[in-house]
Amino acid sequence: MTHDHHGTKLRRRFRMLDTDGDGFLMQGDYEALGRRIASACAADDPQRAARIAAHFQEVWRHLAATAGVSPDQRIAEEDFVRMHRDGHLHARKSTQSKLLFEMLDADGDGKVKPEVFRAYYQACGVSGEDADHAFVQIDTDKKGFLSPAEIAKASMDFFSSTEGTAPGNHLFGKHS
Ligand SMILES: [Ca+2]
Ligand SMILES: [Ca+2]
Repeated sequence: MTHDHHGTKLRRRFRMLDTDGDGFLMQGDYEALGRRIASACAADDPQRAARIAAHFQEVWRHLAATAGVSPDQRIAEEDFVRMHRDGHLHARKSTQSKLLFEMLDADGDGKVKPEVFRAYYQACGVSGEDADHAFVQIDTDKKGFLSPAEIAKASMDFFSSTEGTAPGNHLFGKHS
């Protein structure tokens, strides 16, 4: 039997999102993560910080709606993994990667720099070393910054690819 790369990735993503570590995703997990990321990436820009917080609330509402629960209920790990495997969240992926890019492109110049990428993922609980490793993998043209297309490709690979070697597998930390 081959290694279940897809399931491993999705479980790692789940644990990153489950900020209080109780084994369920709830609104509070997304609020806490949004606050943490806003203060890591937009501490000196209240408008951007507010957009990041709003983004996480929107992502949670969408996830809850897709799972068929109300936003004040919770989602278990197995349900999260199954929803992504079944492709239920597919329509949202391009929007998600655009929002991710906007969060990471701190100065709005159309490029994601390694420092901001590292700050973002450290706020998600990924080590600086793993974040740097991921950056190098995702920077496929090796120009030293990430373009919207590279982020979109990485995001798509992460959530959809069942291949162990896809660069996007590193999007949320080192994939082994
Ligand atoms: Ca939780
Ligand atoms: Ca690049």
